Amino acid sequence: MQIVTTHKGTDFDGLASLIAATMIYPDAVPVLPKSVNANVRAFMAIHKDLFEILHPREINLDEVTQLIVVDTNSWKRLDGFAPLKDRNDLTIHVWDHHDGGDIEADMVRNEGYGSAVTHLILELESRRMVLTPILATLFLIGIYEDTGSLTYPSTTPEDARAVAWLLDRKADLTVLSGFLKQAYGEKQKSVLFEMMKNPDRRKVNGYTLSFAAVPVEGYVANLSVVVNMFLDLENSDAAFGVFFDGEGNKCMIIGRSKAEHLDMGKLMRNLGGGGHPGAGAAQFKSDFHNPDAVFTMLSNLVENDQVASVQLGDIMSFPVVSVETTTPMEDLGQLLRERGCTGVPVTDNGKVVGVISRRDFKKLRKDKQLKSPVKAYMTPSVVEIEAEKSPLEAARLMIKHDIGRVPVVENGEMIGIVTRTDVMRYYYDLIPD
Ligand SMILES: [Mn+2]
Repeated sequence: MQIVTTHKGTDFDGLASLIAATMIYPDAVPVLPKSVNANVRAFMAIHKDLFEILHPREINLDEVTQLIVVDTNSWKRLDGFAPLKDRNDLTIHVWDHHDGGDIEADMVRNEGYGSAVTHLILELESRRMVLTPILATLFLIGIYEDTGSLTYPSTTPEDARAVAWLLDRKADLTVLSGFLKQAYGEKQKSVLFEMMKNPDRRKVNGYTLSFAAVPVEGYVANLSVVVNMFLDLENSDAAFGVFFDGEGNKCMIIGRSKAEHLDMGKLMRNLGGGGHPGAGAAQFKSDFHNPDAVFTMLSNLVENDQVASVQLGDIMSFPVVSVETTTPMEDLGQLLRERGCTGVPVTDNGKVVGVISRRDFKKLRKDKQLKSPVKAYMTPSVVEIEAEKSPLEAARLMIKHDIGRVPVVENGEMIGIVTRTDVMRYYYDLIPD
């Protein structure tokens, strides 16, 4: 007898993987743990008849010859199969996306995609399997739930590819949104309540940081939403939620930051995680006994300026090509062509007094005006920015004044120029691999 099963407190990724596995192993009987999460229960209430799913106590363990485990790789997370652990005549296959685990399998498929079901979907695709829209919908819910609809840093290109394949097979997004419940439900509420019981507040490097450590059972979706609410309630500059599982072998840190110079994604990359300036996460595979040590480690990262803010001085272009107010337009034209730039600042005795760009040539009516100084056609500008300001502030200026380049000054003197390209490059480099 072949059995497919998944973890207790089954989520959509677990259920979707379970069903997808029965397509890859047509003789396997799907066994759903007794405890499933509320969203899955709601889905099953309607779709139960579609699947012939058994419960653990309906299985005679002695008859099991092959066990296929999906969306977990840990014996403890299975329901009712622990006695099989010591059977050495059993063939075990694991399809999962978690690290660690203690199931010694004969075959493991784990590429670390954002969801376990992604692995199974790509297999179905390579076998050119036919899929009904209902199954496509279930599988899509599985991916969306585990990747936050492809927004979590754990998302991989393969997850998106699997999504595309499922949409092609008419996965129903309306049905999907009905079952993918709101980000903030009962489970999230109880985690937030735990976080608010005893938050640890610290003043570090001028920032107010809030910390809370909470044990979570199984997978809780949208913890970053919870941490964000924690941050709002605490009214601090940044907040960290440290979530550890009851077995103490995994620990997830989620951080949110409101402070411009406190880049959460950068901080989390120091810990092997990722994110963006406002939100980041990192996961640890370690014994978790002392929340205080984790809080201190995070405080040290902030303290040691591991998140040193990037200043415009670091990303600006220099030396700056500029022209004097007296430079003739034709010389400017040649300079722009040579340098391949669209515009330059205009200086008067080293002070920026305006900007002139290719577009300003339209103001010229006659050829002889090419001899006129740029001063006559430039846009007088007082927009400039200090070198110690952040790329975000430069971006704000660009948006406010609708300009593509801002002179960077130090002690009133122009030392560089920051362009849209510089700012974009900076932001996109922050996106983790
Ligand atoms: Mn999963």
